[in-house]
Amino acid sequence: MNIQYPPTILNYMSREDIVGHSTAWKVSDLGAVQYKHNYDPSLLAVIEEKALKLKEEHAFKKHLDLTFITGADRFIPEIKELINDQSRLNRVSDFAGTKLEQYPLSIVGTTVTFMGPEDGSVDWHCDGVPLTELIPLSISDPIEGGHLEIYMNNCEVGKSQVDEGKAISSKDIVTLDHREGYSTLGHFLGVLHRTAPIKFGNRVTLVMNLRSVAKPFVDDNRFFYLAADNDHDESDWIEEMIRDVREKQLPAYRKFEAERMMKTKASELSKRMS
Ligand SMILES: O=C(O)CCC(=O)C(=O)O
Ligand SMILES: [Fe+2]
Repeated sequence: MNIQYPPTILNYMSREDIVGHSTAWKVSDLGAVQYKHNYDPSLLAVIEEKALKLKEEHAFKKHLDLTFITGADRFIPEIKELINDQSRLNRVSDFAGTKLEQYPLSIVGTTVTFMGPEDGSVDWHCDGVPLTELIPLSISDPIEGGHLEIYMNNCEVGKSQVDEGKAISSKDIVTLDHREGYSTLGHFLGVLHRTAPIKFGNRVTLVMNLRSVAKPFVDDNRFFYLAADNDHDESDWIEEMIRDVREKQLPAYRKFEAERMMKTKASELSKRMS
Protein backbone atom coordinates (compact mmCIF):
# COMPACT_ATOMS: atom_id res chain seq x y z
CA MET A 1 0.00 0.00 0.00
CA ASN A 2 1.13 3.50 -0.80
CA ILE A 3 1.68 5.18 2.59
CA GLN A 4 1.34 8.92 2.64
CA TYR A 5 2.85 10.69 5.64
CA PRO A 6 1.94 13.08 7.06
CA PRO A 7 -1.67 12.77 5.95
CA THR A 8 -3.56 15.87 4.88
CA ILE A 9 -5.76 16.90 7.76
CA LEU A 10 -9.01 18.71 6.97
CA ASN A 11 -10.33 19.01 10.51
CA TYR A 12 -9.01 18.31 13.97
CA MET A 13 -10.78 18.70 17.31
CA SER A 14 -9.57 17.56 20.69
CA ARG A 15 -12.00 15.86 23.03
CA GLU A 16 -11.93 18.91 25.27
CA ASP A 17 -12.59 21.24 22.30
CA ILE A 18 -15.78 19.28 21.72
CA VAL A 19 -17.08 18.53 25.18
CA GLY A 20 -15.88 21.78 26.75
CA HIS A 21 -14.43 20.13 29.84
CA SER A 22 -12.05 17.30 30.62
CA THR A 23 -13.49 13.81 30.93
CA ALA A 24 -12.40 10.74 32.84
CA TRP A 25 -13.99 7.91 30.83
CA LYS A 26 -11.87 8.04 27.67
CA VAL A 27 -9.00 6.30 25.92
CA SER A 28 -7.51 9.35 24.26
CA ASP A 29 -7.59 13.15 24.18
CA LEU A 30 -8.59 13.06 20.53
CA GLY A 31 -12.08 14.29 19.71
CA ALA A 32 -12.27 13.86 15.94
CA VAL A 33 -9.93 14.15 12.99
CA GLN A 34 -10.72 14.12 9.27
CA TYR A 35 -7.80 13.27 7.02
CA LYS A 36 -6.97 12.09 3.53
CA HIS A 37 -6.67 8.33 3.58
CA ASN A 38 -4.61 6.23 1.20
CA TYR A 39 -6.90 3.24 0.72
CA ASP A 40 -7.05 1.62 -2.68
CA PRO A 41 -10.07 3.15 -4.50
CA SER A 42 -10.71 -0.14 -6.31
CA LEU A 43 -10.86 -1.99 -2.98
CA LEU A 44 -13.38 0.53 -1.65
CA ALA A 45 -15.39 0.21 -4.87
CA VAL A 46 -15.58 -3.59 -4.49
CA ILE A 47 -16.66 -3.21 -0.85
CA GLU A 48 -19.40 -0.79 -1.85
CA GLU A 49 -20.56 -2.95 -4.75
CA LYS A 50 -20.83 -6.01 -2.51
CA ALA A 51 -22.55 -4.00 0.24
CA LEU A 52 -25.18 -2.73 -2.19
CA LYS A 53 -25.84 -6.29 -3.37
CA LEU A 54 -26.17 -7.48 0.24
CA LYS A 55 -28.35 -4.56 1.29
CA GLU A 56 -31.71 -6.16 0.49
CA GLU A 57 -31.02 -9.27 2.53
CA HIS A 58 -28.58 -8.20 5.23
CA ALA A 59 -29.11 -4.52 5.98
CA PHE A 60 -31.72 -3.64 8.52
CA LYS A 61 -33.10 -0.55 10.14
CA LYS A 62 -33.82 -0.98 13.80
CA HIS A 63 -32.24 1.30 16.25
CA LEU A 64 -31.58 5.06 15.85
CA ASP A 65 -33.16 5.28 12.35
CA LEU A 66 -30.07 3.79 10.71
CA THR A 67 -29.98 1.23 7.90
CA PHE A 68 -26.85 -0.86 8.10
CA ILE A 69 -25.13 -4.20 7.70
CA THR A 70 -23.69 -5.26 11.04
CA GLY A 71 -20.56 -7.39 11.17
CA ALA A 72 -19.98 -6.40 7.56
CA ASP A 73 -16.64 -8.21 7.24
CA ARG A 74 -18.51 -11.52 7.74
CA PHE A 75 -20.07 -10.97 4.32
CA ILE A 76 -17.45 -8.81 2.62
CA PRO A 77 -14.03 -10.40 3.17
CA GLU A 78 -12.30 -7.52 1.34
CA ILE A 79 -12.88 -5.43 4.49
CA LYS A 80 -10.36 -7.70 6.24
CA GLU A 81 -7.65 -6.16 4.06
CA LEU A 82 -8.27 -2.86 5.84
CA ILE A 83 -8.61 -4.53 9.24
CA ASN A 84 -5.19 -6.11 8.74
CA ASP A 85 -3.54 -3.03 7.23
CA GLN A 86 -0.81 -2.24 9.78
CA SER A 87 -0.10 1.21 8.31
CA ARG A 88 -3.76 2.08 8.88
CA LEU A 89 -3.60 0.92 12.50
CA ASN A 90 -0.38 2.89 13.03
CA ARG A 91 -1.96 6.02 11.59
CA VAL A 92 -5.14 5.88 13.68
CA SER A 93 -3.03 5.06 16.75
CA ASP A 94 -0.85 8.11 16.04
CA PHE A 95 -3.92 10.30 15.84
CA ALA A 96 -5.29 8.85 19.08
CA GLY A 97 -1.93 9.09 20.84
CA THR A 98 -2.34 5.51 22.03
CA LYS A 99 -2.13 2.09 20.43
CA LEU A 100 -5.46 1.01 18.95
CA GLU A 101 -6.76 -2.35 17.81
CA GLN A 102 -9.70 -3.60 15.81
CA TYR A 103 -12.85 -3.71 17.91
CA PRO A 104 -13.26 -7.42 18.63
CA LEU A 105 -16.99 -8.14 18.76
CA SER A 106 -17.89 -9.52 15.34
CA ILE A 107 -21.34 -7.92 15.29
CA VAL A 108 -20.03 -4.38 15.59
CA GLY A 109 -16.40 -4.62 14.49
CA THR A 110 -17.25 -3.23 11.07
CA THR A 111 -20.52 -2.04 9.59
CA VAL A 112 -21.67 -0.53 6.32
CA THR A 113 -24.23 2.24 6.73
CA PHE A 114 -26.71 3.40 4.09
CA MET A 115 -28.10 6.88 4.52
CA GLY A 116 -30.72 8.74 2.54
CA PRO A 117 -34.30 10.03 2.74
CA GLU A 118 -35.72 6.49 2.97
CA ASP A 119 -32.85 4.71 4.68
CA GLY A 120 -32.65 7.38 7.39
CA SER A 121 -29.40 8.69 8.81
CA VAL A 122 -28.46 8.18 12.42
CA ASP A 123 -30.17 9.95 15.26
CA TRP A 124 -28.43 11.57 18.26
CA HIS A 125 -26.37 9.01 20.13
CA CYS A 126 -23.05 8.41 21.86
CA ASP A 127 -21.09 5.51 20.42
CA GLY A 128 -20.83 2.22 22.25
CA VAL A 129 -17.40 1.60 20.75
CA PRO A 130 -14.51 3.82 21.91
CA LEU A 131 -13.31 4.95 18.47
CA THR A 132 -14.63 4.70 14.97
CA GLU A 133 -13.22 5.32 11.53
CA LEU A 134 -15.85 6.49 9.04
CA ILE A 135 -14.75 5.82 5.47
CA PRO A 136 -17.16 7.22 2.85
CA LEU A 137 -17.63 4.71 0.03
CA SER A 138 -19.87 7.02 -1.97
CA ILE A 139 -21.51 10.39 -1.46
CA SER A 140 -24.01 11.53 -4.05
CA ASP A 141 -23.52 14.89 -5.71
CA PRO A 142 -25.66 16.76 -4.91
CA ILE A 143 -26.54 15.79 -1.36
CA GLU A 144 -28.65 17.80 1.04
CA GLY A 145 -27.83 16.97 4.66
CA GLY A 146 -25.75 13.94 5.63
CA HIS A 147 -23.00 15.83 7.43
CA LEU A 148 -21.85 14.85 10.88
CA GLU A 149 -23.15 17.01 13.72
CA ILE A 150 -21.34 16.92 17.04
CA TYR A 151 -22.83 18.31 20.24
CA MET A 152 -20.34 20.53 22.03
CA ASN A 153 -21.26 19.79 25.60
CA ASN A 154 -21.73 16.93 27.99
CA CYS A 155 -23.42 13.95 26.34
CA GLU A 156 -25.89 13.36 29.19
CA VAL A 157 -27.08 16.97 29.02
CA GLY A 158 -27.75 16.79 25.29
CA LYS A 159 -29.20 13.27 25.23
CA SER A 160 -31.71 14.05 27.97
CA GLN A 161 -32.73 17.14 25.99
CA VAL A 162 -33.27 15.00 22.87
CA ASP A 163 -35.21 12.38 24.83
CA GLU A 164 -37.50 15.11 26.18
CA GLY A 165 -38.24 16.10 22.58
CA LYS A 166 -36.29 19.35 22.72
CA ALA A 167 -34.16 20.41 19.77
CA ILE A 168 -30.42 20.80 20.11
CA SER A 169 -29.52 24.41 19.44
CA SER A 170 -27.33 24.97 16.37
CA LYS A 171 -24.98 27.10 18.46
CA ASP A 172 -24.09 23.95 20.42
CA ILE A 173 -23.22 21.98 17.29
CA VAL A 174 -20.01 21.69 15.31
CA THR A 175 -20.39 20.15 11.84
CA LEU A 176 -18.09 18.08 9.72
CA ASP A 177 -18.72 17.47 6.01
CA HIS A 178 -17.84 13.98 4.84
CA ARG A 179 -15.71 13.80 1.69
CA GLU A 180 -14.81 10.86 -0.51
CA GLY A 181 -11.13 10.03 -0.05
CA TYR A 182 -11.18 11.34 3.53
CA SER A 183 -11.68 9.31 6.69
CA THR A 184 -13.06 10.65 9.93
CA LEU A 185 -11.66 9.11 13.07
CA GLY A 186 -13.93 9.92 16.01
CA HIS A 187 -13.51 9.22 19.70
CA PHE A 188 -17.25 9.41 20.20
CA LEU A 189 -17.54 7.50 23.44
CA GLY A 190 -19.50 9.90 25.63
CA VAL A 191 -19.74 12.41 22.76
CA LEU A 192 -23.24 13.09 21.45
CA HIS A 193 -23.48 13.20 17.66
CA ARG A 194 -25.75 12.41 14.75
CA THR A 195 -25.88 12.62 10.99
CA ALA A 196 -28.04 15.50 9.79
CA PRO A 197 -31.14 14.06 8.07
CA ILE A 198 -30.67 13.67 4.33
CA LYS A 199 -33.37 15.47 2.35
CA PHE A 200 -31.86 14.61 -1.00
CA GLY A 201 -29.14 12.20 -2.12
CA ASN A 202 -27.43 9.38 -0.26
CA ARG A 203 -24.21 8.22 1.33
CA VAL A 204 -22.73 4.74 1.83
CA THR A 205 -20.07 4.48 4.53
CA LEU A 206 -17.73 1.80 5.79
CA VAL A 207 -17.49 2.05 9.57
CA MET A 208 -14.46 0.44 11.22
CA ASN A 209 -14.49 0.36 14.98
CA LEU A 210 -11.49 0.43 17.29
CA ARG A 211 -10.50 0.27 20.92
CA SER A 212 -7.44 0.88 23.07
CA VAL A 213 -4.93 -1.94 23.46
CA ALA A 214 -4.00 -0.84 26.99
CA LYS A 215 -7.56 -0.10 28.09
CA PRO A 216 -9.93 -2.46 26.26
CA PHE A 217 -12.20 -2.26 29.29
CA VAL A 218 -13.03 1.38 28.51
CA ASP A 219 -16.08 0.60 26.41
CA ASP A 220 -19.68 1.82 26.36
CA ASN A 221 -21.29 -0.98 24.39
CA ARG A 222 -24.14 -1.54 26.77
CA PHE A 223 -26.23 -4.64 26.48
CA PHE A 224 -29.15 -2.87 24.90
CA TYR A 225 -26.95 -1.46 22.09
CA LEU A 226 -25.70 -4.92 21.23
CA ALA A 227 -29.13 -6.45 21.60
CA ALA A 228 -30.73 -3.76 19.43
CA ASP A 229 -28.21 -3.84 16.67
CA ASN A 230 -27.51 -7.41 15.76
CA ASP A 231 -28.72 -10.36 13.82
CA HIS A 232 -26.54 -13.00 15.50
CA ASP A 233 -27.78 -15.88 17.48
CA GLU A 234 -27.94 -14.49 21.05
CA SER A 235 -25.85 -17.18 22.67
CA ASP A 236 -23.07 -16.55 20.12
CA TRP A 237 -22.57 -12.84 20.72
CA ILE A 238 -22.96 -13.17 24.47
CA GLU A 239 -20.36 -15.97 24.48
CA GLU A 240 -18.04 -13.83 22.35
CA MET A 241 -18.38 -10.99 24.81
CA ILE A 242 -17.74 -13.21 27.85
CA ARG A 243 -14.64 -14.61 26.18
CA ASP A 244 -13.34 -11.12 25.46
CA VAL A 245 -13.97 -10.00 29.06
CA ARG A 246 -12.18 -13.07 30.41
CA GLU A 247 -9.25 -13.16 28.01
CA LYS A 248 -8.63 -9.48 27.19
CA GLN A 249 -10.52 -6.97 29.27
CA LEU A 250 -9.99 -8.43 32.71
CA PRO A 251 -6.23 -9.13 32.31
CA ALA A 252 -5.75 -5.60 30.91
CA TYR A 253 -7.70 -4.12 33.79
CA ARG A 254 -5.71 -6.11 36.40
CA LYS A 255 -2.45 -4.97 34.80
CA PHE A 256 -3.60 -1.34 34.68
CA GLU A 257 -4.65 -1.45 38.35
CA ALA A 258 -1.39 -3.10 39.45
CA GLU A 259 0.63 -0.43 37.63
CA ARG A 260 -1.50 2.35 39.07
CA MET A 261 -0.97 1.03 42.61
CA MET A 262 2.77 0.70 42.06
CA LYS A 263 2.94 4.30 40.86
CA THR A 264 0.92 5.52 43.87
CA LYS A 265 3.20 3.64 46.26
CA ALA A 266 6.34 4.94 44.53
CA SER A 267 5.13 8.52 44.71
CA GLU A 268 4.20 8.15 48.42
CA LEU A 269 7.64 6.75 49.10
CA SER A 270 9.40 9.54 47.26
CA LYS A 271 7.32 12.13 49.16
CA ARG A 272 8.28 10.52 52.47
CA MET A 273 11.97 10.43 51.53
CA SER A 274 12.11 14.11 50.49
O1 LIG B 1 -21.64 8.58 9.23
C1 LIG B 1 -21.82 9.47 10.06
O2 LIG B 1 -21.91 10.68 9.76
C2 LIG B 1 -21.94 9.13 11.53
C3 LIG B 1 -22.21 7.69 11.78
C4 LIG B 1 -22.26 7.33 13.22
O3 LIG B 1 -22.35 8.16 14.09
C5 LIG B 1 -22.16 5.93 13.59
O4 LIG B 1 -22.12 5.05 12.71
O5 LIG B 1 -22.12 5.65 14.81
FE1 LIG C 1 -21.85 7.29 16.03
